[in-house]
Amino acid sequence: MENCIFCKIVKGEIPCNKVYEDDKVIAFNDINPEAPVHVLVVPKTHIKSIMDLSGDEHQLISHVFKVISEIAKDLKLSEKGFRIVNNIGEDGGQTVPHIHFHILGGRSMQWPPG
Ligand code: IU
Repeated sequence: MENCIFCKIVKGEIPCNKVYEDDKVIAFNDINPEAPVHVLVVPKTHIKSIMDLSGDEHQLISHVFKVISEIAKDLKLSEKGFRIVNNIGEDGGQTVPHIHFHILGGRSMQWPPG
């Protein structure tokens, strides 16, 4: 998608602080971190949200979760725990309409969220 900021990051047109990349996903540090660790895991294909997945793309989400667990291990988050967030649409707080998963860690999380 031409004007999608995450598509531009995927294509290398906008720089990011990358922590992981393979042929299906890229992960980078959030520019506005809400926790000591705040990584975004972004599928390279432009899909707006999980509500827009079709066919094989469900396997992509399984891959995303595998990548998340590997990043969490690398960043030593798995011992104390961490949070995965996927915001969907306006009420869900989604501001970038390209599917992405937040990895938040390095501090204790509150529940329920606001
Ligand atoms: P959200 O779930 O759509 O609200 O999350 C979007 C996130 O993308 C948010 O945490 C932003 O700080 C982050 N972000 C970024 O890391 N780099 C950018 O260029 C832009 C947003 I725009």
